[in-house]
Amino acid sequence: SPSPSWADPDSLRTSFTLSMSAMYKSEVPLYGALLHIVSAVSAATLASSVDPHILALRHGSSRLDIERHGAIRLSTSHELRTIRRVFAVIGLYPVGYYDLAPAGLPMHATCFRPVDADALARNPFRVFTSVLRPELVHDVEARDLALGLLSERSIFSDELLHLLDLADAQSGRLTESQGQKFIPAAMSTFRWAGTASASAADYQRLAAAHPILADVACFRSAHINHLTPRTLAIAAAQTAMISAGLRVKDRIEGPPVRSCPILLRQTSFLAVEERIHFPAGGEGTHRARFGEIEERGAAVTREGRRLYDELLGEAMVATQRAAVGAMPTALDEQLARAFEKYPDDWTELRNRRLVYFIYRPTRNGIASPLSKRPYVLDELLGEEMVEAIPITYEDFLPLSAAGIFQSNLGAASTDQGLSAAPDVRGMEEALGTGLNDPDELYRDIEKASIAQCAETLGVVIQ
Ligand code: OOG
Ligand code: NI
Repeated sequence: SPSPSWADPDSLRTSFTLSMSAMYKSEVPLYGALLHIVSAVSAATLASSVDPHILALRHGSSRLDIERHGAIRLSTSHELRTIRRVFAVIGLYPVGYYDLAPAGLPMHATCFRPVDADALARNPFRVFTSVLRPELVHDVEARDLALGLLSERSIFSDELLHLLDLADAQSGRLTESQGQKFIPAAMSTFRWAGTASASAADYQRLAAAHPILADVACFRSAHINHLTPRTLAIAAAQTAMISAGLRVKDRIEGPPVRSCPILLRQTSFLAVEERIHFPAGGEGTHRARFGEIEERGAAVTREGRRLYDELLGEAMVATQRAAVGAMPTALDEQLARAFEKYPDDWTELRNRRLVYFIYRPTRNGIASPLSKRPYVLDELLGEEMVEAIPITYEDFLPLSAAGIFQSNLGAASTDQGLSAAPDVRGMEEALGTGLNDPDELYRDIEKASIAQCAETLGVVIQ
């Protein structure tokens, strides 16, 4: 028989993203409203901007229209390992480790995302995936109750498990026709189930111990809890959200406003209080799902991240010292002050190696005959033979994630951090694979772009 045609993981990922977006729109209508706001603001920003980095997005960036991240919260190692197999089919791999214990959550997380430059350019869909660490739940009775409920839960349909086995037997690939079945089969794992799988009494017991326990142990699916479009102008989008009557979180998380955006700025509207049904009858409400937008800036180097963390820490201490920590604007003022020490000029950011860049030969470079001697990169940049473009940050920020988590749970039980060491090994054992290091990925992309310049220009770059 003729050899089957394999489904392309990048195309599967795009079908998956579109399917999930349609599903979430029907589940949380405010998400549809949010998409309208974001695309209107992006269009206005692109039309009026003179910033070359913003304008560059107008061309060749079909990824902006589709760019989303989602978040799910899992319960067990088995769920995490199976999710790893699901995401591998659509070209997503675990990158980075996020410790959520300091934020009072008995959870840790990773980001599933594409890892190579081409796949990222096609569709950078990513999923913040957290998983319960039962050993951090100190209420033993609640922990046992949750684990008991979880021992009976299966969030993957038989059809999905069957397709995963086929993928394993076919070197991780699916045929076109298997791929078409895979998308709807996978959606069932992430769909909202309005009927709890626990009794009202068990639900209330877990919610009282920690709201996150009720969310991860009382439902039959790992409902997607938000789907975040990327905006080019978060302040304008936030204003538009407020005008549209959305209950927006009190401040934008992440670095302050800058001419050279770095990392990630995010804000969300508060979780909707949803009606749920219990199996033996009776109703309650549950808060899990919300809407969020984000503005992505440049990926920073280890040194750039160290400076970011240091200045963020400085601003937080100063805010507490001023004893006005309750005022969201106080932190913003301190952040703006602290970040005066963070260079805000692309050339300086590059010279001080704070940001990762990709390098491209310019038209001038391609047209100019260059001598065969070795060049240093700075020389080629100075002569405008190559140009440097900041690499987009593709990951998350643990502190922002914690802030977003907290604003969407009942706050009371999350005020205090849990004192527990991070457990990277435990996460890797559960996954059944190692975590990718985000720094190495950015560095590899930077290096490959330099090698490509050398090849295109026919020179040696030292
Ligand atoms: C995840 C929150 C983290 C982000 O954008 O930082 C996140 C959650 O609430 O499950 O999505
Ligand atoms: Ni998010």
